[in-house]
Amino acid sequence: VQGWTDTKVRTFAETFMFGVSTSAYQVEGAWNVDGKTESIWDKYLHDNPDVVADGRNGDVASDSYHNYERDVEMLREIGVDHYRFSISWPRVLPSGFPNEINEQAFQYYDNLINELLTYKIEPMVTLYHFDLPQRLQDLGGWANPLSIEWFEDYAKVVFDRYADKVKFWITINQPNSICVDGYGDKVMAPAVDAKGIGEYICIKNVLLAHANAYRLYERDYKKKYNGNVGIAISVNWASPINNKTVNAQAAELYRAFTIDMYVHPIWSTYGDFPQPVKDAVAKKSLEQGYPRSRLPSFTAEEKRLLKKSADFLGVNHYTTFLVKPAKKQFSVPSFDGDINVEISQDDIWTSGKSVWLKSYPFGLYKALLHINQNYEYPPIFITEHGWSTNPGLWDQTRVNVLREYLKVLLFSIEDGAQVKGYTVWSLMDNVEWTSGTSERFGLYEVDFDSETKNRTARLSALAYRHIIEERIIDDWTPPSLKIDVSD
Ligand code: PNW
Repeated sequence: VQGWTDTKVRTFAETFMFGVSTSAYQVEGAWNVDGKTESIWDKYLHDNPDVVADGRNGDVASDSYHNYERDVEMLREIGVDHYRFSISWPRVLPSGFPNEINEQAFQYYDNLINELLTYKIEPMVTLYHFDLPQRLQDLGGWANPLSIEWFEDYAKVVFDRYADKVKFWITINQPNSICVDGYGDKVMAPAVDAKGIGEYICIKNVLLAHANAYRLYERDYKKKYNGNVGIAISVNWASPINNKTVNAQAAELYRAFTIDMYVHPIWSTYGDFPQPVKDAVAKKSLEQGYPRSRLPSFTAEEKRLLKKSADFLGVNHYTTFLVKPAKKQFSVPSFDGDINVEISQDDIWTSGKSVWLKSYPFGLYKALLHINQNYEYPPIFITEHGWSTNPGLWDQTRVNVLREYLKVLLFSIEDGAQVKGYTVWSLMDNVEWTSGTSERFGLYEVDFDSETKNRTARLSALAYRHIIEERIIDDWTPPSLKIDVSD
């Protein structure tokens, strides 16, 4: 990182937690096995096979449903402190409701969690990572305010079962993907595409669902089990394309819509959605002939419920965008029109396989600084950071990118960021939503053509193992690509 050229050796504390992550739809497969019903992603990709880049959906994926022992073996090979995975709601509650609890499905999570605990790997459980039961979508999904209760009821079943074993909980992963991409657009399931309307209704309900689940844990489990409950938010960085004031203002508004929209209601002293977002949507809505803002408001009671409803902020950080005001006018209401900016990335930044993914490590520092300055140094867990490539074991670029970002993370911590842990996305190759398996995020390569979805360590798995062991970032290269749990 520019300017940081001293030779001081910085180390990660022994208590700092290093881990890796996955999500249910992306790795489990077994989409209709043992009583599991359809999720919105099953339905979306079954009904629209053409939207998947390489045609590979999550029906089988990495088949982790049948491979949990191998998965934990890989975690032991890397030597992680924690494993972040998600529970599939339609697998454990096939009707969407707790009237019927799928014991066979829970057996899988019992096995996985017990295996993790046997090897002293801390389970970090995400309750919701994009895979709503389709039956609940048929009732409106996250656009129905009753979804707040549905989620609480589901959370209670899972807390009851695992509160004694799981100390790190994430209620919901990336509300922006769920809502902006799934309700205000059609790039993610359930592809409601109700632009300028659906995303805001969804965001309100998803945030309240999170808060309700947090309060449930706080009230009925916290004293006895002393676990931590957070939410994972997409916190990419956004810089003005250059120093002109208009660009700086555009970048600020873009951050308000993409980051603060979710962080502010929970971590600010005032609560509620950020004022610039409320103002922008209200103004546009009136101009467009709506009698009220398309952004629904929170009642005083809802604001109170949301404030401080997290023990830590889960940060999913991948990349940085460059922002300037939009040239084009948006004729129909939309989230993009409300922000009214144009985003790009710098061509000189190293590119990942995903079109949106470029490496700009300093962006992580800026993102964490933004959180600290605005929200008074909350406890943070990096719940996702990763890099996509083509298939292949020799992933030197992923190694370089992880190292660069981890160096910047050390600077951020030195400057006061309260970061307790870091999690690589992902343990293994998996179904990258509509990109299928055309973008590989894994420290382990998965051979999707093999019957048993064989997993093989990449260079990055060994490099990460070395980082976890030594707690420093250096230029170590392994003598070979072999890895063994016994040494
Ligand atoms: C996340 N961006 O999505 C999700 O949580 C994972 O399920 C997913 O597999 C992973 O990151 C890789 O995509 C993101 O545009 C989607 O910056 C888009 C962005 C970041 C994360």
